[in-house]
Amino acid sequence: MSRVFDFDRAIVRAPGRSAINGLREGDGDAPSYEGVAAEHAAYVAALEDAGLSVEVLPPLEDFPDSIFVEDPALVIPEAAILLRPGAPTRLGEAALLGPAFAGYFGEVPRLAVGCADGGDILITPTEILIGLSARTDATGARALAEMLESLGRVARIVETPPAVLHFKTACALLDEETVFATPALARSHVFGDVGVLETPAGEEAAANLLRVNDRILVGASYPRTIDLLASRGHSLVPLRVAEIARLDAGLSCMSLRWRSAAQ
Ligand code: CIR
Repeated sequence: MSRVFDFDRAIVRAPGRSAINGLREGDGDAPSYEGVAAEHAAYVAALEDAGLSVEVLPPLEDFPDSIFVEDPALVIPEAAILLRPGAPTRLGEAALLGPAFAGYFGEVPRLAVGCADGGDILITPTEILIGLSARTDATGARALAEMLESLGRVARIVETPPAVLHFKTACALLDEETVFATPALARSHVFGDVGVLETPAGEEAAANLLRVNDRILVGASYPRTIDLLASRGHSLVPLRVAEIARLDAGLSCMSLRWRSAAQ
């Protein structure tokens, strides 16, 4: 079986002008459209450079957060599942994403009850963790776990630390044995047998990095994280995330990734 971060395909959605109106906590400045578009373009280029064939879907002006395609669906090599995003303004994104999977997957099942965001789902080599959060409730998490179990996957429902948007806002898979996580999440001991490397102090937001094949896409504004991961021998691709961070987003959120069966 291939490693869970071996990918050859990705779907992203180009930002529309409305992207600057995406959901965000707090009262910081909104991002600029040009800034979001530039960060998104650099992200797509980084995925392509890592060897992925990237399909760029057209903007959806009626859905400002729709560039964060990770939330309305979950993709594993054997299936794409449409989820039910927990933010009311995002619920409609799932149906609009469905046609993008035609030609790649057969029937695309849909979560029928509750709510669950892909940002709350971490795939490790041994299991799929579903974090409860303001966007993923127990009903949705249980129904999704049952869907995954019917596909032969092991799913486990865990807690997201308080005041954290998504489970993966606070963690990411670094390699087959290690998760990178904020101290708050690391202390909650949800990762079982997987090792945990903590984010450096003051760089908790760096936790939402993205392992893709032989490299790690990481926020360029986290120098201590970059030093730490480089010292472990990781091949790093620093990317600017200042504008998408204004929308409470990071590097995993902007794509759905998988390895096609033909490989
Ligand atoms: C939202 O609040 O839904 C967006 N502004 C950010 C979504 C980030 N997605 C993710 O972490 N998976």
